[in-house]
Order: sequence, then structure tokens, then C-alpha cells
Amino acid sequence: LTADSYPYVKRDPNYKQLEDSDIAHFTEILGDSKLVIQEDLDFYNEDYMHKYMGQSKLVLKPKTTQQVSEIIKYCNEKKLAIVPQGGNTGLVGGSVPVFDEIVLSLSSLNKIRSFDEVSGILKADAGLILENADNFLAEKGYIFPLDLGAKGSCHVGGTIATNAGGLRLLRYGSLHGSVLGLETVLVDGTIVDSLHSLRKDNTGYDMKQVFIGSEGTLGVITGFSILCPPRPKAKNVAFLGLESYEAVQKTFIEAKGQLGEILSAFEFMDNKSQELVKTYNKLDHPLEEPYPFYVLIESSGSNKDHDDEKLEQFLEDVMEKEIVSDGIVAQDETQLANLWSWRELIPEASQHKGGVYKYDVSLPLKDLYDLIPAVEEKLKAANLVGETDEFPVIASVGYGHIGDGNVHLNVAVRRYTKEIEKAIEPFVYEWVQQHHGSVSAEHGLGFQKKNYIGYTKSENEIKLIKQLKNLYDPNGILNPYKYI
Ligand code: FAD
Ligand code: S2G
Ligand code: ZN
Repeated sequence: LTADSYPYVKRDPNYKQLEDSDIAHFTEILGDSKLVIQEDLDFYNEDYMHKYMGQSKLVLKPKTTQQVSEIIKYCNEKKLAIVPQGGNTGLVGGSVPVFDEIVLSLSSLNKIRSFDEVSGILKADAGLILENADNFLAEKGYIFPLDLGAKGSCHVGGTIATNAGGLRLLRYGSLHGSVLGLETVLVDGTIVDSLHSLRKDNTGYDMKQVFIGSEGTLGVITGFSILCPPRPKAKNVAFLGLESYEAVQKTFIEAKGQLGEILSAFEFMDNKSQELVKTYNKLDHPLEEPYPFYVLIESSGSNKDHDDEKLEQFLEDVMEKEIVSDGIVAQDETQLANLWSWRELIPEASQHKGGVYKYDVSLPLKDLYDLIPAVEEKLKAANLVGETDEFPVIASVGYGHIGDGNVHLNVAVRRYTKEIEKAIEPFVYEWVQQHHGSVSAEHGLGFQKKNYIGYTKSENEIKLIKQLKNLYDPNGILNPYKYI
């Protein structure tokens, strides 16, 4: 989708058009023309799903917080619109320009600032890549309290800006709990250093919380302080086959009851999502028989023998009770990674034949999977689903984080068409609203869901959010056309 195909959005004439004098000023602030990029901007203009394409003519890559401050202050005074950008792996079109907004990339602001080996508190620049943060912590015997399939590219700052949930929220909780402090730059250039190292601090409003999940609309996150847990010494992964979504829920209850404190992930996948991965990675599936549903369970603890025994007992029990039909336990690191890949590759596999319509929703666990057949039916009724190229839709698949009540519906397509969008939206949002869910569990609102917050938030909540946005960004230069 490029700007002229956005029927409901027009470029706001109040935003200044970029001029040479602006670029000269930015070059002076950055002191290095390599940090001022005007060529080959497709990577920065296009989102991960190749669904949104902006037309920015300028990418700035500040290396210090001070440079971020001077850039933003200038842009605010001149009314030049900006998109703060991390690893550009966001999935709602929030990280790319809609029109010609300047891209403020944090990729050059990526240093580790300090690590306290006793408390496990890490302080670093926002542009630190998630995997680099976790690798650094691994050498110290600690783990980053967040993991997601984009870890090799996404920035920690970006995960905080989107309040990403990920594969281990069940064990380590949300970033609202693990982030202890932020360094942020406001539109007037003010640098707010609240990089505290305190687990408890009840002195006044907890201001960092408004930036967590603000998606670049309130200020730019330039640094973070986060509490990291000790790295588990023992990790196990079991991959199970089940006959029904009912059985998935029963297995979840048993896993919580029998694995308790060592349970670190509980992911479910439907059969069609595994079919997509099989076509994509051309490998045999870990389980011989096909099952309607699969569950990946990860345990993480401090004593391998203790954990092995607990997991074995749990598996025997759920098989005996015929809740689970089949299952294997990873025998080594390689097999553990391989089993995870059958869950982590679903996003890529969903879009590799053309594109994907993604819906990341929270629902009451009992209704969680019903959304998928409901959407599939709508698409079939519109005669859009089929095996051959004449049909744009390949399959609707469901998978996600059972422990968080969060399902990912991915409609894998051969091409994006208006008919598909009309069949799915606003049907999917109305369905989620009727079932008292959230239309965005963890990916945020961005550009894709800008008009749908009302399906989850009340008018008064939206009013408060708008008041906050006007207070922090009165000229609306931060990530315009998105969020609400
Ligand atoms: P970007 O995509 O660059 O930006 C995302 C948003 O944050 C934009 O609105 C941007 O303006 C803003 N932003 C970025 N950096 C800053 C900053 N420093 N200050 C202020 N605003 C900023 N998400 C989940 O929650 N759970 C998952 O399990 C998950 N799995 C994923 C798997 C794959 C394969 C992929 C591609 C994505 C996945 N995601 C998941 C999406 C996830 O939200 C993003 O990958 C990540 O959180 C965004 O980080 P980023 O650095 O790429 O930010
Ligand atoms: C996940 C990200 C990708 C997707 O895999 O858990 O959050 O397909 C998702 O939505
Ligand atoms: Zn997810």
C-alpha cells in the first residue's frame, strides 16, 4: 500500500516539506554525513510485511541522546514530522512513514551503559538489538526477560515502545513490570533521565509507564534500565499433538498445576499453521501423525534432573488421561531449537507466498480459537479461499500465547485485495468486541489499527489518551496518522 492508496488519509499540509537548509542543519548536528541518509531508503520506508510503503526522503541516525534532542527540538519548531524507528520489525505499520515524514533511526544509538552483576539490572541505549542484549546477559548468567521471533533485528527500545509481549511473558511478565526506568527525549528537546535502578519507588506518578507502548507518539526512548532474571540452567521443550482446542485448555491447566514455577512458555498452533511451515521449511514435522492442534511447552529451571523428572511425570499423566495424543521431548539443544522453529517460523511461513493479514487479539481462553473458523467461513462465503492461484486466500491459521490469552490469526494470501480486507474488517474487530477481547494484544495500533481502538477502549479512555498526546506533542509531529 502506498500513500495514494490510503483512501482515508491525506498528507497534513501543516507539516513542513523538507528543504536543503534542514538537511544542512541535521548534518551539522550529527557531524557526520554518513548519519544523514538520502539514498536507498526502501528498507526504512517499507514495513516488515511489505504491506505499507512510505516516501521519506531522509533517514537520520543519531549516535547520542544529545543529538536526538537537538534533532527533535528543531523538527518541532519547524513542524517537520518524524517517525522514530527501531529494527523496523513492527507488525502494524507503525514504524514506517505514511508520507514523507523523516525517519529517526535509533540503530546507531546502541551501546550497553552498565550492568549490575548482583541485582541483574542492565542499562543500555534504546537501539541495542534484543539478541545482542540477551547474548551479553548470557555471559553474565542472566537472561533478557523478553523473547520474540524478531530478536535478531528488533531493538530493545522498539520492544518497549510497542510493549511487546513475546514468547515468555508467561514466565517473566510484561515490560511494564521489568522496565525500571527510561531515558526519553520530548518534542521540545527535553531529555528526561529516569534511568533508575530501583525495584520500588513510590514517589509520584510512574511516568515511564506512559512511554511503554506509546509507539513513538509521545517521545523518543533513548535509553532503558531493566531488571533481568538469572538465566535458567536447565531448559526443556515438549512438543505435543492434541485432538481439540478443549484438550489444549485442559493441558494448560495441567501444565500450570504440575510444572508450576518451571513453566516458561505455553504456545499453541493449529494444524494449518504447521502445514504452512512444512511447505516453507520443507522438513518433516516432529510428530508422525497430523493432529488438529499442537502445543509447545518450555520449562526453565535450576536443576536438570528435577525438571526432567517433573516433565516426564506431567507427560505420562496427560497421556494417561488421554488429554494429549502424542508428544516428544527435545533430547538436546539442537532438537530444542528445531521444535521451537515450528512455532517461530509461522509468521514467515504465513507470508512467504505473497502476503498476510495479521490479527493479534486477546480473548477469553474459552473463545480464543473460535475466531479462526469464524473468519475462514466469511472468506469462504466470499469465494476467496482455494488451492489455485485464482483464489487470493491460501489459509487462515491460528496460533499464539495461550498463557496470555493471546491468539494470532494470520490469513495467508497470494496477494492483497480489497475483497479480502472487506470480508475480514471490521468483522474481526466486531467479533472480538462481542467476545470482550482486545483488538491488539501485543503488537500495538500503529497505522493498521489506528481507527479500531474504539472496539476495545471506552470513549473516556480514548479522551484521556488524546489529552496526553496533545500535552506531550502539541504539534503532532511524532509518528502522525497513527495510533488513535
Ligand atoms: P520498530 O518496528 O522499528 O518500531 C515499532 C514502533 O515503535 C513504531 O511505532 C516506532 O515508531 C516505535 N519505536 C521504535 N523505536 C522507538 C524508540 N526508541 N522510541 C520511541 N518509539 C520507538 N511482537 C510481540 O509483541 N510478540 C511477539 O511474539 C512478536 N513476534 C514477532 C515475530 C516476528 C518474526 C516479527 C517480525 C515481529 C514480532 N513481533 C512480536 C512484533 C514486535 O512488536 C516488534 O518486532 C518489536 O517489538 C518492535 O521492535 P523494533 O525495534 O523492530 O521497532
Ligand atoms: C508471534 C508475531 C508474528 C505474527 O509469532 O508470536 O507475535 O505472525 C507474533 O503475528
Ligand atoms: Zn506473539
